[in-house]
This record gives sequence, structure tokens and C-alpha cells, in this order.
Amino acid sequence: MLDVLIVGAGFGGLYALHKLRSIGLKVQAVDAAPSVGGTWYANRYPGARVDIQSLEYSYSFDEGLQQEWSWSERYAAQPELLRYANHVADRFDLRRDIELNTRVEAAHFDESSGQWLVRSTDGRQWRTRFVVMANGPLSAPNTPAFEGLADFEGRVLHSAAWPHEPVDFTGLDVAVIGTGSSAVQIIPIVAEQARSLTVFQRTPAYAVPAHNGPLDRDWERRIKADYAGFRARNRQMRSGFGSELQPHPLPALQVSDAERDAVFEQRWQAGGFALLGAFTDLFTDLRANEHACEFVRRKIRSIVRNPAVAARLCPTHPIGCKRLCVDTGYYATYNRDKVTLVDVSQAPIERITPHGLLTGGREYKADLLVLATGFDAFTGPMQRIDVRGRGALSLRDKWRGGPLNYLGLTVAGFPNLFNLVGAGSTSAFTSVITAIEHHVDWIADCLQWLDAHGHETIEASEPAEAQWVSLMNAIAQQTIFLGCNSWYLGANIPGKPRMFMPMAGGFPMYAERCAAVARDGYAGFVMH
Ligand code: NA7
Repeated sequence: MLDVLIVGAGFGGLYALHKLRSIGLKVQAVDAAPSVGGTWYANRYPGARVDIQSLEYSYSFDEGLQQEWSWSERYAAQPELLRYANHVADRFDLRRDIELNTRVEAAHFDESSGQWLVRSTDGRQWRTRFVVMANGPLSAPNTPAFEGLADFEGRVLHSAAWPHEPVDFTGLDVAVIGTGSSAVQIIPIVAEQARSLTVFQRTPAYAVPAHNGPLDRDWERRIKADYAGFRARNRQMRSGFGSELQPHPLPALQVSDAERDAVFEQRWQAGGFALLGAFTDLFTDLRANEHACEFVRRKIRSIVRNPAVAARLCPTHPIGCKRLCVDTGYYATYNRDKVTLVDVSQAPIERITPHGLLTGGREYKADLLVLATGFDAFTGPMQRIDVRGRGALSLRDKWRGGPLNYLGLTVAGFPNLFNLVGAGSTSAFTSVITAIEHHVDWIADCLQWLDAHGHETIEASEPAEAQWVSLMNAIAQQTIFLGCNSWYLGANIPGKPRMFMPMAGGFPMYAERCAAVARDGYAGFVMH
């Protein structure tokens, strides 16, 4: 019998295993993949790279680890992130408690024993007191049900299920569907190699330059001289990162056009998410947000030489409403003669033919099709497992109208089950590793508190859950996030209920709420 079974051995599962083992619990982690690393094992497409600077997208829980690890680039590429996950697994001797190639298909709460029974697809079973779902909010790839896909005679590759051997695009006519973060990274690289590249765009993306390059060693030394202070300052930021570039003291609407543009330009030069941190009202005031939108549109028009193509690339939704893309040469790629941009916003992809794609009554030939079509975010990974709580309540049923949750960590009716960085948490808006560490530390404190107080189980109450969801909705209403069809809203998956799934209140507010609940003896939870 286990104390804790952890589903997933990505960055969340690895830290959960380390932390929960360190407080004396018997812990087992399982992962469907043949490797640790989670997202950074699965997303191995060319150009896959983190969109938050590596000095911030890394674990803070161990001073030795953060001092000894040295990133080669400002934004690490997928192979380096995977090496880091493996290094962490070895350094903290985690592998002895990880079963790889193990896909969990069911987790059922047994009310008579107060234990969970977890089953894998190969028939193995575990009995455990607690379950930590560390299967990642973006781990269920979305393959749209395009008619004719099975009849395509070339190769079809999904960005999140990329083959292990290198893919050579040389001499091929390649089609990419999607223009989200994954596509924005893939497109410039495919364009280098392919004979031709046709990009099928449903919604244009805002992309800002990463200005990636070798990590500045002086900056690294300065951060490492006080890494703990740097992390603490980051945790005071709404996003949990980016403390070195504080927002302008005035809102965007209270400065002159010239000053606003100078700030945006400075942020554009800094690269990455800095642009969205320029002013405090960009996420709460559509008029302020529009200034940032127009700034990026002007950049697009200045980079892309063909005005018609530039116009097609200019988004109209609020910037940041969909996750901002951090790019290397994305817009400039459209200046290549061999790259064609096809707008499928009005005339959707009708079908995949044996030799290409049909849209707007025209067939576009392709030898290789890349689906950079994203994920069934937050709920997909959870609902692909048959999770049943009290009274055999199925999570699939409970979440039919959207992912009800309390604190983004728990679901009423599912005792002793914790969901890492899922719906209701700030994960999508922070450096996810900061969010992971916060969740795991909260769970570890909670489990120790339960034992100290002689409780066997903890579960969210329905009123607390309802209040949390209405708080999440109320906060989202005050932002620009409801102004587009994003994966935050479930709008990218046909038929998925629309509910704004992340908590948009910012990391400090969220962390304080979670801390207050714990301080109040786990207010909103029922213990037995
Ligand atoms: P995203 O950001 O969800 O992007 C998926 C893209 O695929 C996006 O442009 C979609 O258009 C497009 N898409 C999805 N379905 C279709 C159909 N049926 N037809 C045409 N186009 C379609 O996923 P990513 O993998 O790029 O990034 C996910 C996150 O990973 C990212 O936000 C970072 O956090 C890291 P749409 O915009 O929905 O119109």
C-alpha cells in the first residue's frame, strides 16, 4: 500500500516525488512515456523551446541544483530541458520510485477502505491513500477530425507526438496546420529545409522575438549570487516571473503615445513576455490592450514585405488573450517565396485529400502534413483517465459542464486526490515550474497536517468549490481573456464546454488564497 501515487513524471511528478518522499511518505510515480520529462519528452518537434527564460523556468527548491546547473541558452531548447529532467531524476535518486511505460487508465476511490485503486493499461494495480495527478495541463494532443485524414498518402506528424528520429524536410512540400506557439517555432525551421511550405492559419498569432542566444554569463553570475532573492522577487509578480523588468509606474492609458510606444519598443527589444508586462492595465482594459496590439501589428507590417500577407498575419483579438508566442524569425519567414499563408478562418479546411488539403475550393499539394493543432487543455488529460470518486461519481460526468474545482487543486467528491497545475490554478499564466513547486509544497504541508490531526481523508466541500469557481469567473470577467477563442476557454475543441479554466488573479493573490485556506485549518475542505 502506497501513501501517494503520482501520475506523471514530468517536472510536476519529479518534484512531487522528491518532496513527498522527503517528508517520509511511501511514494510511487508512473508515466506513460518511456522517459521522464513529460512535456519536454513529448514535444520534440524541430525548434521546440521554452518560452520563459531558463533562469526562471527551472526548479528553485534546491540551492545546490540551481547553482550547479548551467543553461547554455537564454531559452533552452527541448533536448536541454529533457537533459535537465533526467539530471534531476538522477541527482535526487528518483528513478527507483518511477515506473515508466505505464499508462494509468483508471483511478477509483474505494469508500470502504478510504483508499484509491489505480490501474494501468497493462493490468497492474496500486492501492494508495493519496493520488497526485501530475499529468500536465497540455498533455492530451488535439487532432481535429479532418475528413480524409486517414487517406493522406504522405506522412502526418503532430507537434506533440513527434518521432524520435530526425525528420528531413528536404525536397518536400510541407503543409502546417495551426499558428500557435508550436507552429510558430516549427515554421521557420521547416521553411529552411522544405521545397515549399504552406501554412494554414485559422487565427493569426501575436509573436514577439525571443532574442535567444547563448546565456549571458554575467547575468547568470548575478542571478546565482542571490538566486533565492531573485526567485522571491519573481513570486511577487503576477506572472511569477519577470521581476527584473517591472511594469511602468503609470497605466498605458495615462502616458503619451510617444512614451507608450517607447516603452513597448524597449520591451520588444528585451524580448519574450516582457511586452505584456509593460503596463499594468494591458490585461484589464481593452483600450490599453489595443495599443499593444497595434504596436505588434506595426511590427508585422514592417517585417513582412507583401502587404496582403502582412494584413493576413495581423491578429484582431486582444493581445495576451491567447498565449503570446515567443519566436525566432516567424514573421520574416513569410518573406520567402516558397512560403504560402492560407487563411482558413472563413473557408475552413474542407478535407484532407490523398495528396494535400482542400479549402476554399482549391487543393494545396503536400507530401508531409504537420498538425500543430494544440491540446485538449486542462480537462483532456484528466478525462482520458476513468477517475471515480465517492459513490462512483465519474470525473467525466462531474466535468461535463466544465472543470469544477477548489483552489485549482481538488474536486469535491474526490477525496485525497490532488491535481497539479490544472484547471483553477494560475499555471497557464506563470512559469509552470513556479506553479508546480507552489502546489507540491502546499500538498506536502496538507498531508503532514492531516496526519498531525489524525485525519484520514480531505475533500473539497461543494459550497467552497462553487465559490471558487464563481471567484474565478468574476476575475476573468474583469480581464481581456474572454475576448477570443483560446484553449484557456476550451474554445479550440469542438463541443467542449466554454469555461475560463485558469485562475487569472495572478500568482501572489492565488498563493495567498491557498496559504489562507491552510492557515484556517483547511477552510472549505471536509476532513474525516
Ligand atoms: P495552440 O496554441 O492551441 O495552437 C493550435 C493552433 O492550431 C491554433 O492556431 C489553432 O487555431 C489551430 N487549429 C486547431 N484546430 C484547427 C482546425 N480544425 N483547423 C485549423 N486550425 C486549427 O497549441 P500549441 O501547441 O501551438 O501551443 C499550446 C501551448 O503550448 C502554448 O500556448 C504554450 O503554452 C505552449 P485557433 O487559434 O484555435 O483558431
